[in-house]
Amino acid sequence: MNAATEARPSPRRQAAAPDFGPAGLDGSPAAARAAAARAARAAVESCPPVSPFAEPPAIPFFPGPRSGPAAARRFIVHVDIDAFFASVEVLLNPALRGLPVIVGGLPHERGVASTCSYEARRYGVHSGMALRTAYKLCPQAVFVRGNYHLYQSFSEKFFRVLRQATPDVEETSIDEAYLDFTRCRHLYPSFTEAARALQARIERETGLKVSVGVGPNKILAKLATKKAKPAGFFEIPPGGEEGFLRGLPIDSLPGIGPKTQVLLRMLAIQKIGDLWGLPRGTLHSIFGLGGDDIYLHSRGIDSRPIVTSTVPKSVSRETTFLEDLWDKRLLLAHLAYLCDRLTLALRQGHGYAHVIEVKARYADFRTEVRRRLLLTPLQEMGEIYRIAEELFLPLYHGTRLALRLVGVKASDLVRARPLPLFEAYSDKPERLGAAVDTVRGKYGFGAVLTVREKMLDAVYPFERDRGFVLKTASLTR
Ligand code: TTP
Ligand code: MG
Repeated sequence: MNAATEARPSPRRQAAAPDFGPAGLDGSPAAARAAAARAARAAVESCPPVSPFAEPPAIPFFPGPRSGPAAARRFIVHVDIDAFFASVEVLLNPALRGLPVIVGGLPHERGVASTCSYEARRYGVHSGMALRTAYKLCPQAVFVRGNYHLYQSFSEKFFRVLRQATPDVEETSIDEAYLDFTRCRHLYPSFTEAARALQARIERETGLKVSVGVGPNKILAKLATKKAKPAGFFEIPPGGEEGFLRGLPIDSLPGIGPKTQVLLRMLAIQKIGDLWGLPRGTLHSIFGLGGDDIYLHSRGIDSRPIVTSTVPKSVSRETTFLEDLWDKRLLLAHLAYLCDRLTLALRQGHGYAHVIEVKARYADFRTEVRRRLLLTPLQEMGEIYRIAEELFLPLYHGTRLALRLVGVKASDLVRARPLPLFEAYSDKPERLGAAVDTVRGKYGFGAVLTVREKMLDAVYPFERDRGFVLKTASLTR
C-alpha cells in the first residue's frame, strides 16, 4: 500500500501567490484589490526614481556580451507550430485554406475551441472560447471536431525533425520546443542560418508552418517567437535586447496573468520597459516569488537550462460531457476511462506520478480541484483510478449541482519508480500494463476496457482502434 497524504501547495507556490495585503474595509475582493493597489502604489512612491540605464542596476541587464564574453552567449531557438490543430485540418483538406477554421466541436455543441486558424482569429475567436461564442463572432467559420490522435502523429514527426538539428531539445507542449544550438558550434558555421534551415525543413517534412524565435535564453527566444508569429523568424541580436523588450506589452511575459495585469495597470505599468522602474523588493512584496521572476524576465535575464528529459512535468486528461451529468456511476465511468488514457500516456512516457489531481467543473462553471501527494510514485491504472475516485467523491457529494466536466492529472512525474523501502518490490504493475498495451497494439485501444469503462457504451460512439470518442478529449500539457 502506498502511504498517501493530502498535498499542500508547494512552498514556492504559496510564496508565489499574490500577497494582496490587508483586505478593504468591506472585505470584498474588489476592495481588497483596491487596497492592494494602494499599498503597491505607496511602495512604489516610497522608492527613489530608478533609471536602470543611467546607473548599473543590482543585477546586470540582459545576458550576452554585457555580462561576459560574447562566447558565453547561448544560442537558444524556440519553435512553435502556427495554429497547430487547425493547420493540420487545412493540410488534410486544402479546400479549407484561407477560411476561418475552428477546431474543438460543432457550433451548437458544448465545450470550447481548442484553437482556430489565423483567419478566424481576425474575428476575435481564440483557444478556450466557448464554441457558441465563437459561432456568434464568426458564423461563416468551418467548425471541426478534431482528431487528437492525428495531431499527436504530426507532433511526433515535428519533434523527430527537431532532434536531428541538436540533441538539446526541450519539449514544452505538443507543438512547441526550445533547442539549444550552443553545443553544436562545430557543426554550424552560422547558427542563424542553421535555425532558418531548420524552419524550412520542418515546413518541408511536416507540411506545417512554424514560427521561430532566437535569443540567448529561453525567455528571450520565446518572446521572439511571439513577435515572429505567424510563420516568421525573429532573432534578437546581441545588444538588441533592451530595444526589443522595452515596448512589449506586460502580458507578453509568461506569469503575468489577468490579476497581475490589473494590479500593474493600476500602477500605470503597460509596457515591459515600465517595469524596469520597479525595484525587485517592491515586485517581491507585491507578487512574492513570482515578482522575482517578473523582475528578472523583464530584464531578459533567464538562467533556466534546457531540460531534455522526455518525461513531461505532468499529463492530464479531461472531458466536457455532452450534457451536464449527475449520474454517479456514469461520472465514475468517465473518470475510469480518463485514468485509462492517462496511464497509457504515463507508460508511453515512462513516467510515474507523485501527485494525482482530480478536477470537477459544475453546471455553474465553478471548478474544484483535489490533489493527493503520493510517497511512492504510481503508474498503474487500478491504483490511480482508486485514488482519483477517492478524490472525486467528496467533490460529487459536496454539491447539488450536476457536472459539466471531469479531469484527472498526474504531475511531479519521475522517470523510474524508486525501490520501496518497506514493501516487497514487484514489477507486476509494469507487466500488467505492458500486457494490456500489447493486446491493444494488436486489436486496438477498445479491446481491453474495464466493466466500469464499458458503461460509456450508452453515451459515446465506440471505435475499436480509438476506444470511446469523447466529446472533447483534452490535451496533455
Ligand atoms: P498553441 O501553440 O498555444 O496554439 P496554436 O498552435 O493553435 O496557435 P499559435 O501557436 O499559432 O498561437 O497550442 C497548440 C495546440 O494545442 C493548439 O493548436 C490546440 C491545442 N490547445 C488546446 O487544445 N487547448 C488550449 O487551450 C490551447 C491554448 C491549445
Ligand atoms: Mg502553436
